[in-house]
Amino acid sequence: MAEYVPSPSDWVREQVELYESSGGTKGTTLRDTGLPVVIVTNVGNRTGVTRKTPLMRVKDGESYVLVGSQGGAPKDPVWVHNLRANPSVELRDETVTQTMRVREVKDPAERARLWALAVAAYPPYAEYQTRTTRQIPLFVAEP
Ligand code: F42
Repeated sequence: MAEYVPSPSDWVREQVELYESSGGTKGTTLRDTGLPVVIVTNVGNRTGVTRKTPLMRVKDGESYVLVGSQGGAPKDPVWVHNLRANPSVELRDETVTQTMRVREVKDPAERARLWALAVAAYPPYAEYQTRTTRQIPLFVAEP
């Protein structure tokens, strides 16, 4: 695998380090919320380096929904561009790591269903959507 380049954001980088160095037994939740987080490992579409992004765990059967919320920031997070360009990822959910393929959710009915799942798993997503005019992108990661 290509060189791993950690996130420039301290709290994100530290979460990835603790999660991975503990084999998925520590650092697996979002700060004070206690809600579960997964780690998505993928390739940077311009640099080709390995990127690791913690995201909230939103499950739909065997699949996972990845939510490009970035706190309702005006722009999509950079990892969204990476996944659009290269849909092959490794997804770590605590101690289990799987190779998965992601696809962006375009169908409005499917999106509505998955958005409801996302908000149920992590209620602040609803408020994040009200902070931005962009539609928050959703991806499904499938085995
Ligand atoms: N972010 C979310 O969007 N949704 C979540 O559910 C979420 C949950 C979460 C839980 C725990 C936690 O610790 C963090 C969480 N985050 C969540 C934050 C998330 O992990 C990301 O930090 C955040 O979404 C921002 O992602 P980003 O990809 O925009 O990160 C920036 C800061 C970043 O790391 N940029 C790097 C950099 O060096 O600037 C990487 C840049 C990159 O990938 N470059 C590409 C390349 O080729 O390497 C080129 C991409 C291009 O086309 O420009």
